[in-house]
Amino acid sequence: MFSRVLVANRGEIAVRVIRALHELGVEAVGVFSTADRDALHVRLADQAVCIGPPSSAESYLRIPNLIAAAGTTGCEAVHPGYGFLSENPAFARACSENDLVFVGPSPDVMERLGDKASAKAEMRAAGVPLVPGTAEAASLETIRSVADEIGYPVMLKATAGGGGKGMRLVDYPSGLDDAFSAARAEAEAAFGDGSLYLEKVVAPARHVEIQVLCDAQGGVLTLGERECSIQRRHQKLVEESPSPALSPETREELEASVARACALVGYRGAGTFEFLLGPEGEPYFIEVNCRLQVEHPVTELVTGVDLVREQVRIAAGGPLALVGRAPRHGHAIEVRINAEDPTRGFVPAPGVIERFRPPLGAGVRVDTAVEDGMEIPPYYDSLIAKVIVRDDDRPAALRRAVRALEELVVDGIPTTRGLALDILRSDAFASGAYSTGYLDEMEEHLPSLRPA
Ligand code: MV4
Repeated sequence: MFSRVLVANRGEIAVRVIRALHELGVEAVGVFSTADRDALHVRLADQAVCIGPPSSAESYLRIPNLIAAAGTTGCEAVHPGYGFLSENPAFARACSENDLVFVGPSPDVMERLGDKASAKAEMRAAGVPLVPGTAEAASLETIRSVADEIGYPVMLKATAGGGGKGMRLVDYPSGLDDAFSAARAEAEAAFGDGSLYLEKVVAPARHVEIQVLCDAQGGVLTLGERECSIQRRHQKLVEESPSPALSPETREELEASVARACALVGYRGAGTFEFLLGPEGEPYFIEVNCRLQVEHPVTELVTGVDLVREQVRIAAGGPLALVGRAPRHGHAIEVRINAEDPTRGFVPAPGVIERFRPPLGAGVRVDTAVEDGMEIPPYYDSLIAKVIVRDDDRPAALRRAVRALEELVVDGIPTTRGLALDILRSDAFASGAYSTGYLDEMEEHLPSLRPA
């Protein structure tokens, strides 16, 4: 096991990783920008290094600064958390070149699966069900002929994209040329790679993702799914496990196909394989995330597996304690609390949190770095807390989630707490029969979205 690990992140996930390291008896080295000097993760770390000014580009995304911080403090490994450099092969490579273990898959696996088109090719080889479309990045002419073949509506996606960036929905043939130009320009600007691929639109769709852990000895543990259909502009708001839409047969089909894919590509560490469920519940693979995800606590609560602890153990060469299908019990729901104003189109609403009272009590977990009186800086993402609950079944978990959110107090800035309560209290969510279009369809039914 390592004796000292650099946590190359900030906010709630830095706190989460530091806690896991301390429970493993490992020292944690934090990093911070000048805007995060007084942040909780800096105080919880055994030591911390200032890596630059507030802007992410000059701090949390600056590879040389992170490598230097790890080197000067004698770290043996680097945990990237999520976001920032967590899926950046160049960072993973820089760690290896400086004798630092990167807690995650190898750079070449990250590259192969990070390219959405090549990820689909790997999945096809593993027998994973795919959305009809082009096999890889394609020209406008190829896309046009495949679109005519599979039928509209279709979706253009960036091979270097993910999480919905560089995506365009095309309803009719007449819209294809403009959509292609716009998507290519956006992908070029965002990722330096304008290549696009085509998929038939799956609608109405449910968005479920399978969690997996792979050790260096070929051990694979699949840990069930998380349903993430409640999203707004590809920002997830509510996640749950198990998914109300997944049959036991489809669940096993997906977990088995993910396990095959991991063995085929030589995956290592924690990974999440995203699928869509079509109107008949039929599954289609869409993308892989080669990192720990924001919503990982949902899986931790139903399986009892500490995913961050397992990530560190695997990176240190240890075997998984369990392989195959992780046992799971009960139902968990996560709600994200963002410093955004839902009545003003979810604009980020940084500022001073005058009072923060997290919910407590049986089956409630709050992952946050927020403290009374702290200022939420405008430089980073708007997530300020995750409220995660677990109970014996979905109705009980839903009641507990509403109770916990009613107890939560965040004074001083607008947040998505009210919207989350509206969603949890809605008939559509309570019935479990909702799709990725939920928020758009429900806009007029959710009081918290109406302008003040
Ligand atoms: C799709 C889709 C429907 N059909 N692909 C891709 C990125 C992921 N975060 C969401 N993605 C989707 N890909 C095909 N062929 C539906 C989604 C999707 C979604 C799309 C738009 C708005 C919200 C969404 C929420 C979940 C899934």
